Amino acid sequence: VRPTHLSAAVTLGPDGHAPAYFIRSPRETLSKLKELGYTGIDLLLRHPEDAENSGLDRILEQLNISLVSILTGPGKSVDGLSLADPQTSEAAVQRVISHLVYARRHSAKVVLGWLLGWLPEGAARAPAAALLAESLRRCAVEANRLQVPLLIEPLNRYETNVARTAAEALEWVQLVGGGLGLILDTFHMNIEEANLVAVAAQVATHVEHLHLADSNRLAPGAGHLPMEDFLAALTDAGYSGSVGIEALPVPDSETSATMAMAWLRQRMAVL
Ligand SMILES: [Mn+2]
Repeated sequence: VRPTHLSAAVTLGPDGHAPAYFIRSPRETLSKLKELGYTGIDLLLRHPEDAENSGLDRILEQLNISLVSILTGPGKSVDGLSLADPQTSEAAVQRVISHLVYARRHSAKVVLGWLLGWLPEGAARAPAAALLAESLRRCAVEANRLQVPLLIEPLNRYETNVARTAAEALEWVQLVGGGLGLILDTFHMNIEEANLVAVAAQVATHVEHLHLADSNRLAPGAGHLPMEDFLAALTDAGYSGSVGIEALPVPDSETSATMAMAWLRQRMAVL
């Protein structure tokens, strides 16, 4: 098995809470990942201007590392944007479009998780859901025009009530009229899916990227999830896309990235 990329989630600056790596500077972070054998990064990004201001494009080019995907969550956690909120949905759509434009330059994908927002309960739910569907449709149309894969990430119940399972995410894709793919994250799946191996096989044809973390959100092998069976189910169902590590930098970024790569190398060889 040769996935198109082995990537790892990174931040542009120190963020001890994010499941992403950072080692002193973007250049040191990417140099270390390259040295370990990673060929790409998944970038937690508030706005493309942050990437441009950090000189990331030049570092990627010099190190021959690919930007595999943009993780758009900081648009919510930092700027409070939500595709489902009447107050911020327009800005959220524009933010997604700016990510799509930046992603196109790198042949990267764009991932929607936290930006999907949180739907209100009761009578307010239907109009918010309709707004979210319309926002997603606008994003999907632009993604299709720019030929940038736009992926929905099901998140666990503590982070969203929009799409917690792959099946719920696919309902949104259908409602929007297509044009969106899926990314599966084993940490979230462990909380929400009855059987993450069975789900992987069922939805593999919609999957365009992966976030691998073990049950405790540490590097694969550090917890109790059937990570090998999960990857084998996807591979058997024809998945040949990229494989991304999205683990907490515990005990530190370098140690976690090293452990994750050792695990990946061993499994890729036998799958
Ligand atoms: Mn994730």
